Amino acid sequence: MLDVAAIRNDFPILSREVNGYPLIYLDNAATSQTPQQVIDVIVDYYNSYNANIHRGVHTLSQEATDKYEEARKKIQAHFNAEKAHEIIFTSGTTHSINLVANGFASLLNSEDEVIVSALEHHSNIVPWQMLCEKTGALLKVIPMNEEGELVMSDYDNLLSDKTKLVFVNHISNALGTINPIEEIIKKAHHAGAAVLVDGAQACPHIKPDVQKLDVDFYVASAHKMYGPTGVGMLYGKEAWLNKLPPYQGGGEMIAEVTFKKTTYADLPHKFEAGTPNICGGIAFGAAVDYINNIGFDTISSYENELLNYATKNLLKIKGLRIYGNSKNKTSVISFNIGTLHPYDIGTILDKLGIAVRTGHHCAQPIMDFYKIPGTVRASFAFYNTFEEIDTLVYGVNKAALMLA
Ligand code: 7TS
Repeated sequence: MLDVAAIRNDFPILSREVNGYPLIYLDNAATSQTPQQVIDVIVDYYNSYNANIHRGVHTLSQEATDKYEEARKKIQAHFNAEKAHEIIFTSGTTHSINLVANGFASLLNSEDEVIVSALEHHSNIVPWQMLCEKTGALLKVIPMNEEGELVMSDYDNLLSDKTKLVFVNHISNALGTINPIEEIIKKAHHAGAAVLVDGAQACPHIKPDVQKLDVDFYVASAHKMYGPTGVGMLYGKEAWLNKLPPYQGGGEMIAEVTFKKTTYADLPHKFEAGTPNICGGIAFGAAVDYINNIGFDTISSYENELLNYATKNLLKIKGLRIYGNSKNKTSVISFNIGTLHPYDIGTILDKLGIAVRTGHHCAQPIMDFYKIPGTVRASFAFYNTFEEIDTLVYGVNKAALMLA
């Protein structure tokens, strides 16, 4: 059982007011809030051992280096990567995907094909389109159905010995659908293709085991996992990371530099040019500790209850339609009411202190599929309560009446 009252005390921001009402934060899929335990780690870093890493003999630099590498090991353990150097710190999911897409530019040609899904965030579409423009490779799309699920029989037909890479999200940010990534990975490997899974939305809800999944690349952002912004991770199988060229050149990523020739550092440093987000990496480790202390079974069963309760009660509102009705979904509800504009509903909710996201959620192909400009999206975290959902339902009802 989750002690939600105690958990809420860990998040100072949850006790603030917005527009004279207690904040009800339901935009967790955009970014999650940060517990005091993680904020304390950030403050302690700047108060006690702020220094550049991997280069100083002095005590502060060594302390910072040790904590940063300790955080890498925590993240390795969390994702069950075989080796710590298979975890690359990045600025977030977008950076991680661009790093891999850039690397594949030297491995693909115009005979090759790559496969994306219809359910992706733009950051798992655009870098690959740029890759295809550079290499001439062909981009194919696994279609979706009305429920917001991937049409897996079409996936079978898209795969061939020309397929070099498949990139899909673990969970859709716009609809909450949990994609069958085990099956996607197995089939891709059978065809000889590598797979990148965008775990940005999955990692707050699920603990992925990269070895069990046998995934080639897995990417995530700390700020959706109760950590800070500006830091994230790329897991890559060692053999793949050795095969890909560096993404950025600079300090820290070299073995030796002369004007004739530069050789690159070993993993993970080859992909970590320049001074990284040191404090962010350490705080990411603390966020991983925080969510593991609660436990993913506890998190997912509570969030599922919130999802079911909110779905049932929102659907009582006349004209309200939920987009994304897969049986396998996480605590994200995307909805519209008739032809009311999502932005107007979101603005009225904000006046009541309720934070939701409105718009296309950086997933325009999904909106095009449903022929809508966007949705209102409420996304729940383990610190949300049933009472907050009652207030959301009250607010949405009120907005519908005001805008009718
Ligand atoms: N992939 C998915 C599935 C996402 O949901 C997001 C961000 C990203 C990639 C990009 O992550 P970033 O940390 O690099 O920005 N999704 C959202 C969202 O749904 N609302 O705001 C950001």
